[in-house]
Amino acid sequence: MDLEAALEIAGVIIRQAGARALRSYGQRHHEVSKSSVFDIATEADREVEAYLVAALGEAFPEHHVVGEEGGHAGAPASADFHWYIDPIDGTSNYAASLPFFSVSMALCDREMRPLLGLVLNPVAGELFSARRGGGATLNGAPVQVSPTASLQNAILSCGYSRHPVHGAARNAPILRLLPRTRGLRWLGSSALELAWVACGRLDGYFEAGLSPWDFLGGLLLLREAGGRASDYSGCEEGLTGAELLASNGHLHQALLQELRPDPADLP
Ligand code: 2AM
Ligand code: CA
Repeated sequence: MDLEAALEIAGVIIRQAGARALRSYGQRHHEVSKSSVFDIATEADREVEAYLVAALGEAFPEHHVVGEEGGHAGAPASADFHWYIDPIDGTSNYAASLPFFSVSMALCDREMRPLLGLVLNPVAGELFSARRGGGATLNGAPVQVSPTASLQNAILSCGYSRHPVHGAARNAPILRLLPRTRGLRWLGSSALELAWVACGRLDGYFEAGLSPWDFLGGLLLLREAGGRASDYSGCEEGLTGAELLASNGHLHQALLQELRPDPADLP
């Protein structure tokens, strides 16, 4: 497959999706609860996903296309290539008119290894994209991770776990880490947070309990920009999103140390 040509087509499609998301951004949104009151979707999530699934299915009929909101198109799940799409990553922000959300797409092989990654911030007009082995770009210009090498100079972002059993142990490191960094943010769009580590605005990001469409596009961006990603025990292969630590590489060991569960925090 010509990955460069596919990236170009996907870039046009994601920009169209971003324009659709912006149409109803800033309005009051009718929210539909999914698994819990914290897991929501709006009409826009569904509309943008319907567009993306149809457009990718038409452009790449031999690929399997799957979206967060349940949409799918193209070839069956036994196909060699899979698109994982998130029409709006950061729906809570979107629904509250907070301008930190993204459209995220990843093309992966059968082993869920990303080959193409695209993350669009429609409000800022910023498209981050990467091709495996081809580097990462922001609106076409190469980007790379930050050189920050100490936690006290680092600005990080994280997610807060609501997991009923593991939440307390996963959240305990946040309070310990916070005063020892320049800043620790909870921004709310994992795809965009990964893109921001890739371009050096953030020095690291960690969150547990993510789904494939939340992080696969951003994961490739990060790695192609020179960053490092693993689970909380340092394993870099076969990431599922259950635990994700992304960093500029220089801070990775220090952050792994911080995220290692303290026996006192375990349930
Ligand atoms: P979403 O907005 O597409 O749901 C917020 O910290 C990050 O976690 C966002 O990327 C958000 O994606 C994701 N997220 C929120 N609820 C989730 C859930 N129930 N499962 C997996 N990811 C979730
Ligand atoms: Ca979403």
